[in-house]
Amino acid sequence: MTAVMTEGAAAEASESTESYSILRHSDLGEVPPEVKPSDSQTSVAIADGTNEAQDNDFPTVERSRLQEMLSLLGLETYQVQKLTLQDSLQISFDSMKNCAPQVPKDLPWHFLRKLQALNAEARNTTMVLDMPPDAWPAEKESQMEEEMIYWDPAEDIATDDIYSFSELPVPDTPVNPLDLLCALLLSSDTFLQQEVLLKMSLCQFALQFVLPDSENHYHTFLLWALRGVMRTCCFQPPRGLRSFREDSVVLSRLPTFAFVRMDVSSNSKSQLLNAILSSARRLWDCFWHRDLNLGTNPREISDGLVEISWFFPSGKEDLDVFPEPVAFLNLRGDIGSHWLQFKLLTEVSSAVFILTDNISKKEYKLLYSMKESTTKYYFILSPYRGKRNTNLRFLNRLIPVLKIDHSHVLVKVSSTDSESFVRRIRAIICSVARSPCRRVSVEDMAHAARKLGLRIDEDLEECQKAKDRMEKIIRKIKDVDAYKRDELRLQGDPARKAAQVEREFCQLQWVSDPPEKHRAELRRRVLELRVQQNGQELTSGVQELILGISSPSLGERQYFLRWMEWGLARLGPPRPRQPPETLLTLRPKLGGASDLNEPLWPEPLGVEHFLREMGQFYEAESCLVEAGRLSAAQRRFAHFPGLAVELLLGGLPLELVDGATLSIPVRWVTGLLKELHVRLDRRSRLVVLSALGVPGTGKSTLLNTMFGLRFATGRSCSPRGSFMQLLPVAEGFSQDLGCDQILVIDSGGLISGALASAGDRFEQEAFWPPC
Ligand SMILES: Nc1nc2c(ncn2[C@@H]2O[C@H](COP(=O)(O)OP(=O)(O)O)[C@@H](O)[C@H]2O)c(=O)[nH]1
Ligand SMILES: [Mg+2]
Repeated sequence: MTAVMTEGAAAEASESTESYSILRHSDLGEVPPEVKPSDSQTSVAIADGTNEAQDNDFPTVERSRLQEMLSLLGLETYQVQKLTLQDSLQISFDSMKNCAPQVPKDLPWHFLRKLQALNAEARNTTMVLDMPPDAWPAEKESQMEEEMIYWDPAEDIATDDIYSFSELPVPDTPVNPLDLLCALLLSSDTFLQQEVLLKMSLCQFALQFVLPDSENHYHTFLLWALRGVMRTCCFQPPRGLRSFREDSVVLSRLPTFAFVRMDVSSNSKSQLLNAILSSARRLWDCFWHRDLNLGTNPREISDGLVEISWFFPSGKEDLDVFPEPVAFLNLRGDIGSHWLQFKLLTEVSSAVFILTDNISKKEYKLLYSMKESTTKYYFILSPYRGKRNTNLRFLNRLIPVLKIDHSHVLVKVSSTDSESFVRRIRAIICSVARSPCRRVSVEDMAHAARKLGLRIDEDLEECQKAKDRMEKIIRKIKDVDAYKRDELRLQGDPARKAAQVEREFCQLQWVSDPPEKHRAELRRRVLELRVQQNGQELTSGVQELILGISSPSLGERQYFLRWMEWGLARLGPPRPRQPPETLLTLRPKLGGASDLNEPLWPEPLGVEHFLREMGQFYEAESCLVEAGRLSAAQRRFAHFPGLAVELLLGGLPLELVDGATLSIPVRWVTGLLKELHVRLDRRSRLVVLSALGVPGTGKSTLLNTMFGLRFATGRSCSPRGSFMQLLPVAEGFSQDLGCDQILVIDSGGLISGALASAGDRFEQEAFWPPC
C-alpha cells in the first residue's frame, strides 16, 4: 500500500510539469488557469479533511486580486453602498452615449445596458481602445502592457454603434466576462442581482448560483436572485382547455446534473454542456466559454463560481433533447480548490460528472473523502501521454469507494466522435432521470448550502420579516374572488357606479346647455356613493399591506412588495393557454349576452388591487372634503399618496387608469403627483412617454427592454389599466434633457381585445394621455 502511494506520488510529481506545459499551449476550450498559491493551500487543507466550512484564511494575494478587479472596473465605491436597480435605470449622459466601451470602467455599464436590452451579445462586451496606453488607469498599466502589445491603434474604429464592434477585430479585453459578471454582482444589491439574473435568463444564458467572494470570506448562494426567474408550467386536463401558470424556477424539483473539473481537463466542460443542451436545429451557447470571445484573459476572481441552467421541453420533438425538465450545474475552477462548492454539488445533484486528465494520489485522496456520498459519479477522462497507467491505477481503486462500475468511466480523446459522445452522455442523463434519483428544488439546495456554511442571500433579516408579513396576508386568501369581494370592498360596485356617474358628469361639459337639475342629481349620486365608501373601515388585509409598505426600512419595503407579487401570483388558477381572441369567439356561444366591459379572463389578484383600494379610500375622503362634508382635520387617509409615491420611486409601476372601471381616479392621481413634486424637492419637471396600441402587440415588452422597466407583460395576464413608472435623470444631465424625470406610461388592455372597433379603440386610448 505504502509502495503504491509513493509510486503514485512520484509519478504525479514527474507528470505535473508535463501536463502543465501541454495545457499552456493547448487551444482546447476551458484551459485551467495556473495553479495559484491560494488554490494549492486550500486544497491541501481540504484533502486532509481539516477545512470543511468557509475558508477564513484567504491569503492576501486573493484579497488584492478582487480589489484590483473592482478598482479596474470602477466598482470599488459600491462595496459598502451597493449599486441599486434604480441606479442602473438612471438616464445620464453616459447612458445616452451610443459607443463601445473605451476603458475598463465602461465595461460594467455597457454590460448592464446590453443586458437590459436583452442583447444576446451582452456577455461578449469588449472594448474599443481609442486612447493611448499612457491614459490607462495607473494601477493596471504594467499588467496591461503585455496584453495591449497586439493592439494596433491604426485599427481603431471611430464608430458610435455599440453593436457593430462584434464584427471588428477583437482587441484583448482586460477582463474575463465571468470576472466582469462576478464583480458586478458583488457590487450590486439583491434587487439588481435579481434583475441581472432575470435578464440573463431571458437571453438564455446560464445563471449564477453560488457567487464566490474571497474578499469577504463568504460565498453566496443566490436563492433570492434566482427566485425572480419564472418558468411556465403547462396543465393539460383530460378534458378541456390546456392551461398554464408561471412559477419561480426555484420551486421545481428536478433531476440535477453537476459538471466539475478535477485538477486539469483538456475537455472543455462548458462546451460539452452547451453541446449536450443544443439540438441539431438549435445551437445554444448557454454557458460562456473562451471560444465565444477570442482574446479574453484568464479568470481572476470567478473561480469557485457555480452556474445553473435548466432544460424545459418545448413539446417540439426536434428541439427537445430531453423528454423531461432537468437542471445542470457547472463549477468553474478545480474541485480541490473549491471543495465547499463541490461538496454542495454532490449533496444536491442526481449525478456528478467529473472531467479530468489526471487521477493521481492527491485526486484519489480527495475523492476518497467522498466515500459516504450518495450521488452517482461519472468520470470523463482524457488521459495525456504517460498518465494512462497512473490514472487507471487510482481509478480502479476509486471504483469501489464511489460505488460505481466501468460504465461510469467515459474516455474522450481527440479521435472520439463528439456527437456520439454527447449522445452517450444524454442517454446517461435520461436513464438517471428516469430512475428513482434525487430530485431537489433550488430552495432545497439552499437548505443544504446553509448547513455547509454558505451564506444565503435570502437569509437577511429584513427579507425574512417581509416574507413573514406576506405570508400573514396570503394565508387568509382562500378564494381570490371572495377575497376581492370581502376585503377589497371599495373597488366593487360602489367604485364602478361612482366611476360611471363621474363619467356622465364629465360628458355633460360637452353638452351646450346642460340641465342644471341633471348635474345636481349626478353630483348628489356621486356624493352618496362616496359617503358609502368612506363609511367603510380598512380591512385587515389592506391594513397589513399598509404596515408592510410603511416600514422605515427601504429594503424591507422592497422585499415585501416582491414577496407579495410572487405570493399573489401563485394564488390564481392556471390561465387558459388560448389567446383572448379565441375566447372571444367562444364566449357568445357559451354565455349568451355578456357585458362588454367585463374582462375576457379573470383578472389575477395583484399588489395593484391593494393600492387601488387605498386609492379609493383617498378618493372618497377627498370628494367629501371638497364637498364640505368632511373637514381637513378629519382626514384619515391623507398620507396614502406619500406611501404610494415611495413605492413609485422604488421602481414599482403605479396604476394610473383603474383596470376595473377604466377610469382615472383624479383626486388620487393628483395627490400622487403633488406628493411626487414635494418628494423630489421640486425637481419634478416631467417628460411623459407613453405607448398606445392594440393589446398583446408588445408595448410593455418594448418599454421594459428600452428602459429596464417592470411593466407586466404577457398576452393573457397583463392588467387592463394603465401604469406609470419613473425614470430618474442624472442631476448633471437634466439641464441638457430639459426634464428631471421621465414618466413612462404603459397602457394595458384599455379596450377589451377586439370588442371595440379599431377607430373607437384609438379614440379611447388617445383620449387619456394628455389628461
Ligand atoms: N416573439 C416576440 N414576442 C414578443 C415580442 N414583443 C412582445 N412579445 C410577446 O408578446 C406578448 C405580449 O407582449 P406585451 O408586451 O405584454 O404586449 P402589450 O399587451 O402590447 O403590452 C408577450 O408574451 C411577449 O413576450 C417580440 O418582439 N417578439
Ligand atoms: Mg401591456
